[in-house]
Amino acid sequence: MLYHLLFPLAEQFALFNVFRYITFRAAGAVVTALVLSLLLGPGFVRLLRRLSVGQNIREVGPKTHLVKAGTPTMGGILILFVVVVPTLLWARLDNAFVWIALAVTVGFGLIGFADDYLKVRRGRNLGLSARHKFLGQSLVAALAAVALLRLPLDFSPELLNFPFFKQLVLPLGWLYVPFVMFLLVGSSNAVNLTDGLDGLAIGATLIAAATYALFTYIAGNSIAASYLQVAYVPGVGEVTIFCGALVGASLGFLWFNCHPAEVIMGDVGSLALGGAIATVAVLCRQELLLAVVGGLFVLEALSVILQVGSYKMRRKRIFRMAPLHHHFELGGWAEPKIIVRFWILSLLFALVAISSLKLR
Ligand code: 57M
Repeated sequence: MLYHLLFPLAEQFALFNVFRYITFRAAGAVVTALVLSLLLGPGFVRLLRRLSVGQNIREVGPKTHLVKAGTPTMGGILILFVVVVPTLLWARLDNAFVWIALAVTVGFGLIGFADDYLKVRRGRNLGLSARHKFLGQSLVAALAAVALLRLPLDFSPELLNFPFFKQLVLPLGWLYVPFVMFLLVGSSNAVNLTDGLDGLAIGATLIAAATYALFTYIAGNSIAASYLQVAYVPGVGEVTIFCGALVGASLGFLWFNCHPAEVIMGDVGSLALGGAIATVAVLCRQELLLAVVGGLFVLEALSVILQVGSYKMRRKRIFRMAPLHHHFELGGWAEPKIIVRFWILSLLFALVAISSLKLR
């Protein structure tokens, strides 16, 4: 919005020329999201507490989690607010990619909200049924894929690029829609599974969003894209501002969610963030890189798949408990140690992903 209000005045006030630059507006989005979180956070946590929106804790889990009972949950509402408002403030509103990113984030957030709301109201860990959640997520993801295919673009989104193999392109045709659904729904659920320790999911989201900020910026810049031989996606540079808002919102939420957490994001946060990151990956046409950028989320989800598979087939567990962070908790690692070590892993995954820019 600021772009549309202030950039036209650049002829009178040369200073307003800065609004042309994506880097300036992305930095503005980071700072706005962070400052808004810090300003609104304390009041919001008090409000959640007053409304008794407290976390329910599973009895079968690590006993160390029982002290968390009653910690305000649904902090993801604040995350959504401080992603949406700074994006609307700093991004160009005539950019369809930005609207797709916002729509998926809010759409997944609403599904998470319904889940959390039911859990809190019923006072138990029983939210939306897995089937309803999955149907809702699939619908939002399918709409996003169809919207992308119908946009008047200079390129064909269904041509899949490969990281590290820059000459390789795979035309997906109509399979593009289920592919995007798989990415968005998978990522949303993987972040959801990761969100089981204070600050774990939000820290890893921060790293993934910052990494994709770099990729959206490069993909949207014809010179940088051609120099680094990545797919040029005209207009996707604006999504860097959305990524900036995600980074600021993650930092701001981490302020309150770091151990011992004053607030927990709930599904309204985790489903939305997972959907947001995957949408950005799709928009900048670095879909397969998502498995690397979100490597930690993939490991957490894989641990559940392996554990459930192994238990069903052999009646034996592979991990002490899945998702993976519980394995280490039950192994005696202190919660902050697991969190920080998992962040380090996330950072490593991000660096590998960034190295794909130069390696081929
Ligand atoms: C999300 N939710 C957290 C909070 C958060 C198939 C199975 C593996 C599914 C999995 C599952 O249900 N995952 C869904 C996990 C929960 O956090 C809430 O959920 C939101 C995210 N969706 O925002 O609202 C608990 O996590 C802790 N927490 C923190 N700090 C935070 O900042 O401490 C969350 C955020 C919170 C709090 O304790 O209550 C969760 O873990 O439930 N199920 C599981 O993860 C369960 N695993 C399991 O049963 N494993 C089995 C099989 C089925 C694979 C096995 O290994 O044999 C474990 N969940 C818990 N305890 N809590 C079991 C033990």
